[in-house]
Amino acid sequence: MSSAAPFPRTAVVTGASSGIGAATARALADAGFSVVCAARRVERLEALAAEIGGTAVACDVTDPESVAGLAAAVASLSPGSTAAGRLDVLVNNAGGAIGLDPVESADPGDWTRMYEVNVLGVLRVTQALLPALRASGDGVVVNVGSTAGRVAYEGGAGYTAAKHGLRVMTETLRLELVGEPIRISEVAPGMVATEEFSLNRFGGDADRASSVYDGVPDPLVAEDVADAIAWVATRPAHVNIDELVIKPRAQAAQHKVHRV
Ligand code: 8X3
Repeated sequence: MSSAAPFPRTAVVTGASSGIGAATARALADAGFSVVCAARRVERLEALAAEIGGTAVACDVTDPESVAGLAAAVASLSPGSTAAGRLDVLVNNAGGAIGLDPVESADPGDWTRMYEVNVLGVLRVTQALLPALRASGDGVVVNVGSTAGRVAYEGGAGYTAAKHGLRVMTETLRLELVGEPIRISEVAPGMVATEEFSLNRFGGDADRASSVYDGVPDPLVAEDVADAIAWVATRPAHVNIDELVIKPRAQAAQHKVHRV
């Protein structure tokens, strides 16, 4: 995918225990990165890390102490000229949707949890790892957003508000860091059939979850998005892919989905 680097490059992927995160960890390992796989479910992470020659680090992005532990792990695994160590790529992938309730009856607790993981989780991890990214001399942050960060849809406001928040945070960070050796990107997928996204949204209701993809000839799969993330992360140092929206051919717009 990219030419060989003169030294092993390191990447952190959050939410790496399944779906887009796990596929991204594999894609970055294929591209030559030593990958730190971070997520809450450490057993799944260990299997993935063993498979790709990476490192598993238990991390809950909603817990500041847990995020500090991730930063400490990066510092010890990739020593650099500063105490923070060095990190080449950070993929902020941990996130998700809870519920599909209309604004009138939505549970504020669900909205709080979505804001915690999709926005504040990215904030915490980015804050903790920016010193190591800076120390690499060419850091890349790829935030996994969503088409939900660009439009509204019925029942989706808790999630779309959070993903809009992530999008704005990404844009703001790019403004704030201009002139520094750090690139800031967002990859925003549309309809991706993963094992857990819709299942989590519908509280484990497998029938409801699978109906999201009913009749859609070919929704994206996690590997499609991982491929895009790895591409963004491996452009030459002067190239910043600000945002990349990726949807299946059958999805012309959020509400315009071809079904057979
Ligand atoms: C997932 C895309 O359409 O479920 O981020 O909001 S959607």
